[in-house]
Amino acid sequence: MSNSLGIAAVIAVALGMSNEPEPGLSLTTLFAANNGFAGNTFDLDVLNPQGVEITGWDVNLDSPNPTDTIDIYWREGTSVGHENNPTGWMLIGSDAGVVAQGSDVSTPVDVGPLELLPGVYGIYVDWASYGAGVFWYTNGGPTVFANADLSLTTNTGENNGAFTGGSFFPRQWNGTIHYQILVLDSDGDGIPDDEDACPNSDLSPTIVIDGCDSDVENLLFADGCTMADMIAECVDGAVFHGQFVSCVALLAVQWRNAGLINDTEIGAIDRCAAIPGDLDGDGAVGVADLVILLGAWGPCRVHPDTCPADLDQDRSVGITDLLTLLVNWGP
Ligand SMILES: [Ca+2]
Ligand SMILES: [Ca+2]
Ligand SMILES: [Ca+2]
Ligand SMILES: [Ca+2]
Repeated sequence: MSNSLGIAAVIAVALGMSNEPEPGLSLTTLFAANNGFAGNTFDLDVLNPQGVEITGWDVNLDSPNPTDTIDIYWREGTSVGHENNPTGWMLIGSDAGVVAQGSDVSTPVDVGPLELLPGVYGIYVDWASYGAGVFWYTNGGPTVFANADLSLTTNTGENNGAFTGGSFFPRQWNGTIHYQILVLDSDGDGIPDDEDACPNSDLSPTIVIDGCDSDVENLLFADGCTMADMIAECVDGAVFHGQFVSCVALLAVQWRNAGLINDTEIGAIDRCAAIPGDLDGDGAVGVADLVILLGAWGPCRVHPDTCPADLDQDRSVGITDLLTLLVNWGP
């Protein structure tokens, strides 16, 4: 087995084919402080069915320090009742270079990214370098601040020392959440659906046609389609099996010409695509094929290359091979 699929996906990403950020979006609560201490908890309900990626935050911070440290935690489910218990909380990140902008002004905090699927999450914003100054918030609540993607419900103000100080309820976090909508990649090939010409790719490691494994690596192209996807399109476009065989043969030659496969691999793909019993390769099973099979009747001298009529590969051409040919009789 090889990792060609992965390599091809990486190439696609390197070519800029994947995951261009959506325009920046944000949700702001309020910047109208009348109280403060060292942090806040609140709940975030992700409404957008695709989920969101949080890319950054703003807080309301007054501090004489040249830089401050803000830690932000998240947990699955509500923050309510978990304000003073670290169990279940996970640190999203810590920004030790926060430059306080003063009261009722946005102070950027570089913590993220955090991908969140639809659901409710608890958030804890902690001014870890608590000291001189104030981490501002507003009395009252719980208050809901929402847009089409996110619904934020305020919860508590927090004393210093994450999960160890007192909680004050109700308090409204002052801040902004910067985010973008998560880009769906339904087939997981690294190319988002909106750029993926085959959003539900067959990502089998090798090209398998109707149960026949060619052992040829199933490469992923930059448009998001794999070799197996292109062969599947040949099925859709063919009325007779012969048309399918021709379509696959053409693809195989194109891939060979592009340096993706060699002549041996062309043969392996063509063999898998062929109708069992089409010994002359004209895309149908008929009298000419029957003549070839009867002419090869008996034990194979060298198996299997000189014995194409040995359809069940038991090293001889016999009744089972004849029956297979007859079952597939026709175009
Ligand atoms: Ca995809
Ligand atoms: Ca795809
Ligand atoms: Ca034939
Ligand atoms: Ca046989």
